[in-house]
Amino acid sequence: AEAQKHVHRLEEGVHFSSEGASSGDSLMDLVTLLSAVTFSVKTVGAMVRCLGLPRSAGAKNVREANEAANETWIKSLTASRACSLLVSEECEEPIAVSDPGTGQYAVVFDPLTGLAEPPTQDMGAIFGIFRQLTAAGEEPSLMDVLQPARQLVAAGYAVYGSSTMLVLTTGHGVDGFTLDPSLQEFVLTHPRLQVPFAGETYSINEGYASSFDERTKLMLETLKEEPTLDGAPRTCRYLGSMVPDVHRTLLYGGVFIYPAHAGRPMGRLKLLYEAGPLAFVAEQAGGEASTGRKPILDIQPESVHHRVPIILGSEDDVSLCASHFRTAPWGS
Ligand code: P6P
Repeated sequence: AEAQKHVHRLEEGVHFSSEGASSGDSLMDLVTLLSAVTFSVKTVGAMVRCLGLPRSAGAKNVREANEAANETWIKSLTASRACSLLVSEECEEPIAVSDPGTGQYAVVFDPLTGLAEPPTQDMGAIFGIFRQLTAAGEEPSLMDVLQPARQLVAAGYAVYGSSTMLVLTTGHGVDGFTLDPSLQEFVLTHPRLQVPFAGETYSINEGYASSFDERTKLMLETLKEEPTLDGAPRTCRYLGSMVPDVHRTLLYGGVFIYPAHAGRPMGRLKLLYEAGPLAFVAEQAGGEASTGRKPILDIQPESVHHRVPIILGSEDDVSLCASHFRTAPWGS
């Protein structure tokens, strides 16, 4: 009973709004979906914690771990009977849920991202929840997921690091929860998370610098030369795992950039289940996320695996970086 006092169950901690849900059913469906997400995060988190063990102890390799994580998310979201269409980073095509129950939602997700062999860095998961556009009872279609991220009803990410964190929003601010392993409950540890207006770190893979276009090179020089608002020099932090790189940026300020470059003319990161949901969280937390030309949230997805360049983080830092692209887009 004592331990339970400090536990804010996720549903109590998450701020819902009645206007977001058209009816009691769909609000309950949203709560049910978020419960399926927390179950998936706990389950995959337990698997991730064992990745470094020998195979004799049941450790999985990268392929097996990605498949197991994907299967966990698909099964728990399907079992919720609160959604009718799923898009996973691990699946080429969307998955229509055979018996969607009352579900009027479509869920996009990356079940496990940043996994390297051997597991040397923090990993994560990303999700976004759209309200279905097709009428109830009709077969779901691509239009239910090819929506700009500004239409998201909820979005968030899990970080598998020194602790397991779940950071999410339902469109009314951002809350961060930390898994208490003894209780296996998410505790509200970062209520109303706000991105600092400016920060000291920039996060970009400078290994590609020779293939950056002139504007990106100039942007990088500016980040290196221009001190922060309080006169401090900037420093580079890059894990090569988007979720912890973005998480650090949102908590402490700064900017995460995955630019377009000669090898990747549209960048590497996917709009639907990476850039979009994280941009939604960033804006809800008072930060910004841009392609350099326009907000990520306003990009119309052209396909399920549509890639976009991304500049995400503190308002002041994103604005400084995006200013280099206002006259012409990446790659010009
Ligand atoms: P690069 C991980 O594989 C990932 O998809 C993102 O999580 C990460 O930000 C990016 O790739 C790293 O890519 O080209 O810098 O190794």
